[in-house]
Amino acid sequence: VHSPFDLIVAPITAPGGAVGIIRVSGDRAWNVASKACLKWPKKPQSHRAFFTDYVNGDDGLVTLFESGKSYTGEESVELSTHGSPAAIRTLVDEILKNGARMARPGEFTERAFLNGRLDLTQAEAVNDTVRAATERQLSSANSGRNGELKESLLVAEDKLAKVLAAIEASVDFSEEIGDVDVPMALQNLEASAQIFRSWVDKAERGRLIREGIRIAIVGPPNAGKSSLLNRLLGVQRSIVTNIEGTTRDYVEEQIEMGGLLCVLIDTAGLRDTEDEVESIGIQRARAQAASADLIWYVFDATGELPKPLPDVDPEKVWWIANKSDLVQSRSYENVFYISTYTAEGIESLIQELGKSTQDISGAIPNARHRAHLEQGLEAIELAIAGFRMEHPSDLVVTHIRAALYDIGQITGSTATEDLLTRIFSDFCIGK
Ligand SMILES: Nc1nc2c(ncn2[C@@H]2O[C@H](COP(=O)(O)OP(=O)(O)OP(=O)(O)O)[C@@H](O)[C@H]2O)c(=O)[nH]1
Ligand SMILES: [Mg+2]
Repeated sequence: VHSPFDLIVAPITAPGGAVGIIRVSGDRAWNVASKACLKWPKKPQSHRAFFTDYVNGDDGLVTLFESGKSYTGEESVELSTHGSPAAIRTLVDEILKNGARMARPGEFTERAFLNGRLDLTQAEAVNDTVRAATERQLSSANSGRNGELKESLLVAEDKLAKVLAAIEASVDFSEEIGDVDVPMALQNLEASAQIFRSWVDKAERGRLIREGIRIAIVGPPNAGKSSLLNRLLGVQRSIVTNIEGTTRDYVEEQIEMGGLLCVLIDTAGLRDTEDEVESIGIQRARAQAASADLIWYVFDATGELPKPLPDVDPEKVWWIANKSDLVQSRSYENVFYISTYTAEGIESLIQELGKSTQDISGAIPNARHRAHLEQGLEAIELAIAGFRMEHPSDLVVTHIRAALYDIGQITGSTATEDLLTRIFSDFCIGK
């Protein structure tokens, strides 16, 4: 078993770039790194970079970090080199030879957590930041890294702890909960429940930003569904013809629209058909519509407004009249008029998509947080009910402790080694 503080090394940049950076972290990091360098300052200083020649013949900038003031919280060094696999490998080998071991995926961030540089929500947000594919994902990851979720849960924790302390002080004298300052306790419990509630709500509504949004493009044949997909992608991905029933199997592509990660699914036109292949395609189209977050129901603007889809939440459906270039009037209400030929209305469609999540900003809890937030909220609500119904104090205490445990699971203060392994092994090497 390695002590959490032995010396570790790993490249922290993705392979294939012009420059690569190697991080060394742990006891004696400066000393070990210096052995890979032909030039080393007489008086090395933290947060200063200097240029050196490495023993592998390459050269680059070295940056030093003293313990307590580095990413991991430990003494560490970042060595930059050319980005070739050979340059990086020979430099890493040199460090390994001098007593370091290879870092596991996520181990730098795990150490930052173990050394108290960040809590678990911030550590997870580091991974979110590295993987962010859209502006909105990046901005919510940044808020998470800045401790928005953590700070807020610490406030709830404080309120719960206050109530717990008051109850524990009172049971010494009596079994009755009535001894406690009940209005104070209820106020604190309600306030922490409110904090939990708002994060559960944020997790729910922020899911589209965090995980992306699945949009099924459905509608009658020849409406221009495939043309819309192609227009949005900017490439001729789906086959377009004036023959009804061109698209059979669905076509799925990922793009960023309105700051959101979107999965667009072009599907077979809905109609009654004898054709076996086409009817399988239509079944698939319906299944895609059922599981999508949003349905774009495309129809021909020169024709009638189609009937709503059965078994589909109408809230999820946006009606889109395509081929607006062929009609003069815009007579249907609550319908987007677009033309894949002239691009009319395409921009406002995308803008509308951004608007649907516009009011959501800041950190967004992930699925793991959400499970504990829901569980914790339930516990607090039971504690409140217990107070109101004058349940025995030890029962109320159990509920409050349960909520505190959930906070600890989210922030990591009660995290087991198992949980940490699970979380950090999902990180990339070097993070
Ligand atoms: N005038 C006009 N024609 C369009 C427009 N968009 C698509 N079309 C034409 O409409 C026909 C059908 O387009 P598709 O994109 O294949 O329609 P679809 O909805 O995917 O059809 P299926 O795959 O058969 O369900 C083609 O001839 C397109 O060129 C538009 O904005 N204006
Ligand atoms: Mg099609």
